Amino acid sequence: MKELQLHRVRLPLVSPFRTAYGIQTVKDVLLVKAVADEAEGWGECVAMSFPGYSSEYTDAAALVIKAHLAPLILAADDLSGSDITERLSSVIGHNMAKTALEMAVLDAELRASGQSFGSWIGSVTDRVPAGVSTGIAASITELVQTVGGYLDDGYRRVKIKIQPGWDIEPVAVLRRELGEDFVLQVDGNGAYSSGSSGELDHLAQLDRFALAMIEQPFAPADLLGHARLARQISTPICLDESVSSPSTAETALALGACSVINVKAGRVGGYGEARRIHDLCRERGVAVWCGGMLETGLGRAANVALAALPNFTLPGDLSASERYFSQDITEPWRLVDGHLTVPDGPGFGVEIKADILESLTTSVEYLSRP
Ligand code: NPQ
Ligand code: MG
Repeated sequence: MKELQLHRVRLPLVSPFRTAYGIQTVKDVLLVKAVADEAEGWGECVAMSFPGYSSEYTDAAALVIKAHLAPLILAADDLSGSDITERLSSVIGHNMAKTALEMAVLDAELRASGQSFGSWIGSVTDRVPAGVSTGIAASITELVQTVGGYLDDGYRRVKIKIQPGWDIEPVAVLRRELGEDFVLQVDGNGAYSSGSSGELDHLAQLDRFALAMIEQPFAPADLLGHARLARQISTPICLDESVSSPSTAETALALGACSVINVKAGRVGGYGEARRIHDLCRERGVAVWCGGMLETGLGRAANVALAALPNFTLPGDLSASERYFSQDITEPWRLVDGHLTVPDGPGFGVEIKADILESLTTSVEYLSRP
């Protein structure tokens, strides 16, 4: 690879996104551009600016790429996106940083050969159902209004963030006001403690509301806590933060810690790794869905193609651009009959709009072969 560029981009959110990790008002994105002789490609790092979701954060991702990951890629002549995971394996962790590099190298490679990312990863459908994730609201009235609006927009599934003090009541009111006819699930982002039987009993009250699943109520390492809850309730447990690799996915399933997995490429170190988790879940009859990290139109394009693999049988956190941004760096993603269309152009199949990118960019760094 001739050159790698690190672009820092600041996208204001249309409304603050509140989770157990705090309130987000802007998405601070690190984009990687790979420049090869034949083509250029783009990748997106999904880290947040604060290490709350996982230990990664945007500034650290830029540092680890500059100091440790980029040199491994710039040194290589015979580089394929398919072996980036292997090439970067001497560096432990930093999965979101690695994924951004895998994306950039793959996009350049696929553009050079004219192949779409969907055909590379194995997409089998041309559209995927859109789901939406709602932050913790200022009031239950506001939540009902927001969720009602999403259902009117055509979203096929709604997820609400929960935390102690904001769980049973908002779910009960949503079901009472908006009915049982829509797919609803909740995400705890690790805000609960499995050590207290009180909290297990409390979460068990969610069984009354026909939820599609409860996502990640406990801390990432607490697989046994999730397994204990799974034995106590009938609502399926889904893991997000806990699953950092194909082998943690296998461990979680073997322990009975979950019956559904949220797959996010950034969390597991790449789209190749995400596909491996998809494959092993498929063999075991375990459904997966595609998670979201407030991606720009670029990361969204990759996720939509990933979600078109055959075992992504549940709607993902795949929303229209306008759910998060008034201005996206690609052509905005829009819902068509509650779905998003799998791109079929070369690479990720979306073009970065140079003028918009430039107006939102805060810095660019150029890394080349020493
Ligand atoms: C989840 N995402 O499933 C995450 C968590 C999350 C769409 O619910 C900035 C960047 C803020 C990434 C807040 C969704 C974020 C973020 C929450 C990811 O758990
Ligand atoms: Mg989650």
